[in-house]
Amino acid sequence: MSKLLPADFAYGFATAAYQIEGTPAGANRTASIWDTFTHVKPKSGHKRVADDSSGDVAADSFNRWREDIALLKSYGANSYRFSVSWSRIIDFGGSKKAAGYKDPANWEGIKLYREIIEELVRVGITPFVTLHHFDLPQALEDRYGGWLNKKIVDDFVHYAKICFESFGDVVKHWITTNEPYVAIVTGYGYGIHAPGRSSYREIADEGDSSTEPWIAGHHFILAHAHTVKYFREHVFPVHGGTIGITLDSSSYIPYDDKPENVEAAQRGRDFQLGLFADPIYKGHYPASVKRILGNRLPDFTAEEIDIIKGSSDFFGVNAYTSSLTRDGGHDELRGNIETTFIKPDGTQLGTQAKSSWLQDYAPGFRLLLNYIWKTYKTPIYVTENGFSAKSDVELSLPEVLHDTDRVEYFRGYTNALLAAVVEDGVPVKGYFAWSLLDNFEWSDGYTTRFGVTYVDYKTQMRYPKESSQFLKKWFAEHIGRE
Ligand code: GCO
Repeated sequence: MSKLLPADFAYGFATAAYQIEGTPAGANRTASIWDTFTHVKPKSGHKRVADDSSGDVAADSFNRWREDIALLKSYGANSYRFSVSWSRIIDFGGSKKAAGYKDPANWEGIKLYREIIEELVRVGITPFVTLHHFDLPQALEDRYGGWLNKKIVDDFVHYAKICFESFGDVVKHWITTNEPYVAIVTGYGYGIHAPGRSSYREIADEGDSSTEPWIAGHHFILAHAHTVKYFREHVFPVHGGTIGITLDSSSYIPYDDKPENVEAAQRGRDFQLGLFADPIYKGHYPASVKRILGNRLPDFTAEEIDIIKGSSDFFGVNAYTSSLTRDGGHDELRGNIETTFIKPDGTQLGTQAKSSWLQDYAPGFRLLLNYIWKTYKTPIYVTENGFSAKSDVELSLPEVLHDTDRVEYFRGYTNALLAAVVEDGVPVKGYFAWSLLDNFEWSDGYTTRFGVTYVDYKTQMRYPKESSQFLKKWFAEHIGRE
């Protein structure tokens, strides 16, 4: 076996619309739940975003996308994963909705993405388009409760159809939705992401954390599966292409070899990954999830299972961190497990990122890739992998560009990726670093940076960090040639 990644390996960077585009709701798109979440405070006065910011301006990619594509090119990327904004592509401005009426397309929004996609193709970068990355249109939240209502399935397919019609001739790689686990657990469980529903009253005014995440998750799966069905029946025969989903998981490693902790690590995987991956790749929910949630986990009909099972051409995974896992605790949202970064000998697992949930532990990444391949037997794209360095916020220009911790992170993770592919035989087809640019990091606002490019938010000037050059060189050396 060659010691290199395959010649057609996709290497690039990932971003998401709300995190980079800027432009407030109302300007040229309607509102998403993230506009509402960042601008409306709950009655408790709870601060929802660390620096009270929003994505109104973000990295101004709405205006600077040509510059951003030039950056991609300068980093040697052959692929780019980005999301399109549902509330930019569909016009939710119509106030009255007659029965059967579908919200119309917004041609301005479509034109923008069409230009971006054509420019990418022109410079030789393959677009990977995510249809939904957390920014559900507020209109659908207002009309019927968004993801809590099965009506979302039809609206999602309607939106996807418009995207396929508008871009299907040029876009050959589609991702229906991004990280549904994060969306449901943070959005309806802890209430720390939009729509901010939760049973914790100090955080949210409404919500039921014991039922809503699982109902929302159920509808995410159905929306995904019906979209894929439509794609396979109507789009693929004309334009070809592949379609799948992006899930996320920590690499759950048993704290020690006690059987209950080995089992707890599996439960962690079952909740974060299996909740979506098992229905999609195997046709049923994981047994441990069913056991813990009981009848709060909605059932699929036999007909639905037919549509869901096998509804992803690839396995998209966002992988950042590892978790030493023990049995215990009552956090049902994570499957009643406890996680730590402190090893039994008292030392840290790896270098701590600025994000509290993230430590650099590359062996965990290799384990996770192996687990996914062994369990789901589907080729993998690493759709996100990255690190928020403390130096990003502790230093300023020009020192901030020496992002040593991020370079070390990528060094470890790219080598783990290579080992998984060439030594373990895991078919990984692509890798996207998160992220091309510093951007709006959800409830952390701008206090945490993940970019390989530093964004000076006062001027919106972009400055490549050392990590961008590390990745450029590494992939130039490790992707094989025909
Ligand atoms: C996602 C992620 C990204 C984050 C990144 C760093 O949903 O794909 O949440 O949007 O910015 O994972 O936390």
